Amino acid sequence: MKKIIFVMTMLFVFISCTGKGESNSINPDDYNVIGEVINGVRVIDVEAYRFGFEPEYIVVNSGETVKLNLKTRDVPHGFMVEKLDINVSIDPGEINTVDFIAEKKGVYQFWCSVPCGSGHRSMEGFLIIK
Ligand SMILES: [Cu+2]
Repeated sequence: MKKIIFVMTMLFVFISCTGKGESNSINPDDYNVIGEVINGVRVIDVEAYRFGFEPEYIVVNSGETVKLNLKTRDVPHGFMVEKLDINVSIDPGEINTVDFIAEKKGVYQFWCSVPCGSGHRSMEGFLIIK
């Protein structure tokens, strides 16, 4: 019995510690797909700034090929979707692109991977694959 309680407690601690943000409370049905489809590729412009991303919710359909055009409004930032193995830098004066296939439905948190100041840790958003 003690063992079960221990396991349950550890499970609870583990669940409450995994991930930051509120991805569990996001219902993909509440969001519309954004960007435009050009030659079969969904193209979405994303702008990073101190301290956030515009748009904060990147919404695509599952099965689509997606291209993100990443820009920064100010200092160098990064764009990281850990669960999809995406991590690119966003450099001033450049457009850095990310290409991927939105394979699995879900809500994937992304965040800035380049320390950029006091609000860096709150620089996040969600990639929603419907
Ligand atoms: Cu940043």
